[in-house]
Amino acid sequence: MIKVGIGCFLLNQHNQILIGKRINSIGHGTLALPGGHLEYGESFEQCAAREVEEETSLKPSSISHWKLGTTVGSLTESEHYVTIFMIAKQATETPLVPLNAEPEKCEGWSWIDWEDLKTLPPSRLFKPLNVLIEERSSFRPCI
Ligand code: 8DG
Ligand code: MG
Ligand code: MG
Repeated sequence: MIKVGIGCFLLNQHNQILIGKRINSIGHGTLALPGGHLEYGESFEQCAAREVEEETSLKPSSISHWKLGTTVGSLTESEHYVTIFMIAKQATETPLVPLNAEPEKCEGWSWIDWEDLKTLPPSRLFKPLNVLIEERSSFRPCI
């Protein structure tokens, strides 16, 4: 069965993106965006806001409206995912402080420049991000 995943590009005031090291699941040890499965009846925007709040405790009110970025298809170990990448930015001047709200799933969050992330070896990145970098070389997460 093909599954739908949402990957969330959350930008801070320096246009850096939020990234975390995955633990205890598919893609263990790789860097991934906050995100998760699209749930039945949910819009892409609702899913992005929900996943970011669940994983970082950041409230939707501190983040701009989510916008559609791009999509990729990827084979992740034994799974075929269609990933919808969504983009949003911090809504105010106040710096966002993400919490590691699911420490059993993520080692911790940090901010990174997209250009720096793109130079990391593919083995360090979660598969949908690799596919994005390889197949959509002109893509840049920006609002
Ligand atoms: P859920 O199963 O509760 O919905 O989500 P989760 O607990 O947050 O799990 P997850 O592994 O973070 O996300 C579920 C799947 O979503 C993941 O195995 C593959 C898919 N997915 C993508 N792209 C991305 C992405 O950029 N980031 C994350 N975290 N997951 C993604 O297809
Ligand atoms: Mg997740
Ligand atoms: Mg989640």
